[in-house]
Amino acid sequence: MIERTLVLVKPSGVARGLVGEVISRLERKGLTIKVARTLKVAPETAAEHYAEHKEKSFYGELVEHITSAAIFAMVVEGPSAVKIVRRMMGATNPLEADPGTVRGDYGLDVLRNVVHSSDSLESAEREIGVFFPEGVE
Ligand code: IDP
Ligand code: MG
Repeated sequence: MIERTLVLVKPSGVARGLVGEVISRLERKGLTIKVARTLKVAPETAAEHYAEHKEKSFYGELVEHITSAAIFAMVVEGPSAVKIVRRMMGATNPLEADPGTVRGDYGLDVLRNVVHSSDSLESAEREIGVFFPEGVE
């Protein structure tokens, strides 16, 4: 099934110049970037995006990081895009992420793990709405 998923290059990734690398990997895989933009995340947007983590011990630093500087947000489309992109991004903790994944190749720290990607079709739909409320063609 053709799916859409949300990918964010987090401030840690943007600051290190990894936007092109992430786009390049997605393109080479055969996925399509439907829409993309750089933005500074407002605290309200971060709270909406990370609502499921509100009670977690790391919630404060998570919101602090995602709002600290520019991010690069994109909607990525392709067959089974949600699962495929999650695998390409790698395990949440770079300590466990396999080499060949974005987090495995470029991350060191779980909070600054370079990228976000939606974990299910439902999350993808919700998160795309948070970052692209105007809709995606
Ligand atoms: P995911 O990004 O792989 O879906 P989630 O469990 O949804 O992982 O967590 C969201 C984000 O919160 C992670 O990408 C990571 O940056 C951060 N995070 C997760 N667990 C921890 C932790 O134990 N300490 C600090 N940050 C964490
Ligand atoms: Mg998640």
